[in-house]
Amino acid sequence: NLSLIVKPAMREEDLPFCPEKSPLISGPFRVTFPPMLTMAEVEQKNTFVRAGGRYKPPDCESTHRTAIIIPHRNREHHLKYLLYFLHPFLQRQQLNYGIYIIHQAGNYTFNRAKLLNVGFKEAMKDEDWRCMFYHDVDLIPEDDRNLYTCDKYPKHASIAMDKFGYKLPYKTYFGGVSALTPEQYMKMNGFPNNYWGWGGEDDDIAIRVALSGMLISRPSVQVGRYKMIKHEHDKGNEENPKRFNLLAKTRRTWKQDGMNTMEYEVLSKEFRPLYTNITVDIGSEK
Ligand code: BGN
Repeated sequence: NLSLIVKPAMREEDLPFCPEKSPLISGPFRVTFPPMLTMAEVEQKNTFVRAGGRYKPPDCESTHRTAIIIPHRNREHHLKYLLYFLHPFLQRQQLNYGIYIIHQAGNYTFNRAKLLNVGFKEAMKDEDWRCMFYHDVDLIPEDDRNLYTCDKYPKHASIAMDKFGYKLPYKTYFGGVSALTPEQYMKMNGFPNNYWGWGGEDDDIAIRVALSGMLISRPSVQVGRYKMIKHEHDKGNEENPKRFNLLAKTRRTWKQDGMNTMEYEVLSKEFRPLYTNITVDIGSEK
């Protein structure tokens, strides 16, 4: 009788919880970009990642469930490098995580904040995520003490970027990488849907945080460090001339525009080896 000699598989619920502080965290690491890297190589280095870019620590049960939401269009080159660093980084933090790429279909002007809204809604259909990281594709964290977990208040993580001399460009800057729990996100009615093109949407989000009665949480400048992958200005993401007017009226509009009003159509959802790819038609400016 085989069942007598075959050891029963370790069940997930038998795993101990991961320690409060991961023993795998080591602090700052050097970020350089291997010139010939291919996505296939990044996949080969990450065989522990499950389809759709999902991961759980093998030997303990994580106390954190974090989804990474990355707005995207025509930046495959950056995506490859981000995944190359981000998967090992998140694994060293012993997180239960998933990576979502929200790909804007078509050639109409890019809309980062609306793509983030779509990412929130679609990711929550998969799993009861406790924290969402809203992440630009060209920013690589440089210190794994920068925990991809949520705080009491919405968190701005990318406070020390190389392109701004490793300090905040201005006090209320909220761009690059930020993190909110679903409750914090709902409280501020998500993000604006009407910022087409570059600029201002992150400032609008910061205003929403304040208007909904919350503060901004930040890591220390030693830890919140990021390297930006250099790139030319994107076609289809020209500076948004309306951003000043939009920002002037956020106080009057935030409850009427946001997660309660977004309209979009998912064209495809693919479970790629290192990420879930959601291609979405978000329409165009009305
Ligand atoms: C700001 C942009 C941000 C951008 C940062 C850093 C605006 C609104 C002007 C009132 N804000 O100036 O969107 O993230 O620069 O580049 O343009």
